[in-house]
Amino acid sequence: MDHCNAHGGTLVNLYVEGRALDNEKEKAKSNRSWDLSDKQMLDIELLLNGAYSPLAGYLSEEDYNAVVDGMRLSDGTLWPMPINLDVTREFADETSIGDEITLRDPEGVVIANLTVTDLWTPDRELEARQIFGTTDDAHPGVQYLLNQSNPVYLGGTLVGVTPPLHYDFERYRKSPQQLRETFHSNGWNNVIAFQTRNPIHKAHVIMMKRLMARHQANLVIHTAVGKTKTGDIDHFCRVRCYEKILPHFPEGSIDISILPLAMRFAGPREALWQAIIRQNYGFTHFIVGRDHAGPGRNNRGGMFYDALEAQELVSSFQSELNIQVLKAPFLRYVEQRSEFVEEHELLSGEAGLYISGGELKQKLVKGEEVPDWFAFPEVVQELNRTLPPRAKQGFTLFFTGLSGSGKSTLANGVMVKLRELGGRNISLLDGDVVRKNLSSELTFSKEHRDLNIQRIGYVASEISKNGGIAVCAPIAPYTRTRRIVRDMIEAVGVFVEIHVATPIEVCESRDRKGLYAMARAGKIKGFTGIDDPYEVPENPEMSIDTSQYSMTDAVDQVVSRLRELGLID
Ligand code: PPS
Repeated sequence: MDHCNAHGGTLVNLYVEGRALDNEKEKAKSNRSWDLSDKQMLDIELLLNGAYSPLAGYLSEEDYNAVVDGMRLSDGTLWPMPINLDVTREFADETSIGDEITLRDPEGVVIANLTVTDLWTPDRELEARQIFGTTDDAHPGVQYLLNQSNPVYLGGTLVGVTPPLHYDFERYRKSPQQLRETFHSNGWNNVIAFQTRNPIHKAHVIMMKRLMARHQANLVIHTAVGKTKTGDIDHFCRVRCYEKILPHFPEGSIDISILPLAMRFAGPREALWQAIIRQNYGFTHFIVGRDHAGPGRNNRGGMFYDALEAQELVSSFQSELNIQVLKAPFLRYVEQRSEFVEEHELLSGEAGLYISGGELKQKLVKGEEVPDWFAFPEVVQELNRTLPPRAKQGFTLFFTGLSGSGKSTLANGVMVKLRELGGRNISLLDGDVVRKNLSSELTFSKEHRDLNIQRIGYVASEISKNGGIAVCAPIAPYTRTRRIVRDMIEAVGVFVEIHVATPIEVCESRDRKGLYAMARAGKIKGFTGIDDPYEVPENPEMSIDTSQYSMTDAVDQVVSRLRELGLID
């Protein structure tokens, strides 16, 4: 299907202009509003600009079920990913079919008006099994779906009012219509989309050049810059890296474009979805890589998807697609020949070299040299600017445990030791201190404890993001909330969870504040460990029972663990 230079197909555009636009703005003044989350902002941008054509809004319940079950809308159109507006139960309780709701960005700008056609509570576990093939929440898509998305889905038609605003890399942000027009004005008949959420190295460049030559095509690095995976290199750095590789291609043969996509990491299904999106942008060819859109390894060290599963699934739908699927060859470097070869071209006895994204990151954070055969020095230089060695990165030290377990003493001791070592900015967010300064109006109800911990997580993430060390010492009794905080921190730095596992009997016998006695006497209700649960962390970076060691030893153990993790020199 090398002739497939049709540049897309019918494109949906949900924005209105002139009188119709004034009308929608007027309606927004009296409609109820929903504030879109970061992920919802990404989805709505692609719904409104036609990247999700043929969708003209959020899926109806019937379409959602058909998509989840069989990767098709109820009319049979190929569409493998559910796209719905997830809302809280409280919001849903006040919403009825036929209502108009105004969708706003986090600053309150009107993005679109939604007319609700469907409202239901989906079976999100079933959705996880169908879309991701697992309910293991080590999978980032599953984790988001089961722990962070809202429980009620809305379906309905959308009218676009204001395109989401972006201030970064405007020169690379093109809607499907604009990108189609660019291809047309450039006279690019065959255009390959290269999807990536990682930096590009020499093997990628060789692979792209080979495919460009084979298909007489131009190429666009069409990079996903929305919600990617925890630990991914941020898009600011990546785009600067892509700019560095352009001179390695013939002038005018290649371009960069940004796709504000909330990746789900659904592997094969996602690859098919991404192919349809690229078709909408007017691409004629789409490269599907090994383990395309896969999230890496599960908790047992295995892969979530087989390496070739995505290529096979997307290829099996080739006859229904108006974009040609190109399977990315897996290139390895042969030192003796000083060249990259495909796996099947390796001669017997030849070892092909390869460095995975994870290994590269390790090298960068350990300050090790990246070999010349693998990466362009100018790209490595750019990566080093963003990814300093681990011992210079920000991190959060999160002590969790019962009242009286020794969290605060330990946290203070560790903080003082780190100060003694010097060279770092450290902030202490102790439970009591936070309660006084940041959360003075909060009680100890589940809802308020969650809010308290999320506030701590937010402040700690800001500190870590800017290269500092945040030492936190709240009780933080609930697993789910600790997980949310971990995700917030890991998006910007390193999270070290330390369970201060002092047994409750010891904590109670210490009873420094007399709170256990009051809780036993029923004078305090909902006291952690007495009549409110403490959910023990399952996989903390460290666990320590302060009744077994002197405080000096306990502090030394934590400091050693930080050294072991490479966080301090
Ligand atoms: S939480 O659950 O993480 O929000 O709790 P946190 O903010 O860390 O608690 C700070 C201190 O509040 C005292 N306190 C209670 N703890 C548990 N349950 C109840 N109901 C309660 N009421 C007051 C307690 O002394 C906590 O301090 P630490 O340093 O842990 O002893």
